Amino acid sequence: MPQASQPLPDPEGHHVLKLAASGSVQQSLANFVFGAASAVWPTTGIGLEWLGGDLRCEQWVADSPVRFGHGERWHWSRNDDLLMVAMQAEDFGDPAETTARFYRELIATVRSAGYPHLLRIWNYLPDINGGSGDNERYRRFCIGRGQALAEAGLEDQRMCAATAIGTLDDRFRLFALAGRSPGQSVENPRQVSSWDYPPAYGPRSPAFARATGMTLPDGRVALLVSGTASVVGHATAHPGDVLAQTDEAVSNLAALLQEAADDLERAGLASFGSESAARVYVRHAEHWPVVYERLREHWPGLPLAGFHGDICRRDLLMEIEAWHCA
Ligand code: 3EB
Repeated sequence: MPQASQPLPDPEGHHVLKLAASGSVQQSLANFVFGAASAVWPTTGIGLEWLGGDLRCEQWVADSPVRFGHGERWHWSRNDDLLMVAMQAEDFGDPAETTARFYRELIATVRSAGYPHLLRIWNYLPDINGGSGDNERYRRFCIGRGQALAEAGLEDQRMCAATAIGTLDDRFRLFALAGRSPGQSVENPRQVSSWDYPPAYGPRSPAFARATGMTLPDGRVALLVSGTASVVGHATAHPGDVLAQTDEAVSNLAALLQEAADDLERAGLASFGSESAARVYVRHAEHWPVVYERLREHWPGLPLAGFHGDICRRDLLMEIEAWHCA
């Protein structure tokens, strides 16, 4: 990821995630460009094939000047309140080791930069379902993440929203948003909290919040919604049926948004609005058209991007994450 500014491609399908209502300064903290090989920080791809939809680029736009730079592995951009960091590395080893190393670096980076509060993490790791039983790479990933969090004194219950998706190439990509002040976790009343999953899903439970709320400088509340799948309680619902899983994920999101509206005392968070946008991941690329059609029925106006990626449980066929604001 060389460092320079570069013009964004054709603005069709661009969605601006406003980190503050329009001020005089409008600068990108990050531009996630889908379906393009752009790699000039803070403009970046996520390493997954873009399957379609009406969302091609998320511009995370701030209203105070953004500075950017990089260390050995990590690229960063920051304004007064927020820090976005990104890295990619080859990952052929045991994910418990590589993940622990990358998370140690991540935590050290955000702490030393003065933005110690993690708000959102995206984990894109190769071959997430490779290996069997407790050696499955996702389970090894959870061990490494858990180890780094424990070393840093971070309790699972304080972790932020996250996504963990398998890539088809050999790069481990990690992105994180961190802040000077803490976010507020929201859990889903239809789902067991990730850190309370029983050991059947792996020796080390995952550690992520279902969503993280953060107050923006202009007083709005942003909700960073984790990858949300067809998980009810702790179990996978509707194995083998991608459309039933889609409907269940939508029901989970509806419950989560209502919970966020209640917890954060912001009625407008209860349903997606004009500022919201979602990334959708499907295990089988051929499922995208029907999933997209179904999501369009549920949410006629929500910008959607579809990606081909593995979901961390083998029986999950799709997952949805979102940006939301009210
Ligand atoms: C689930 O509900 C689906 O390990 O960071 C979703 C979002 C999932 C984040 C993670 C896992 C993670 O358990 C899987």
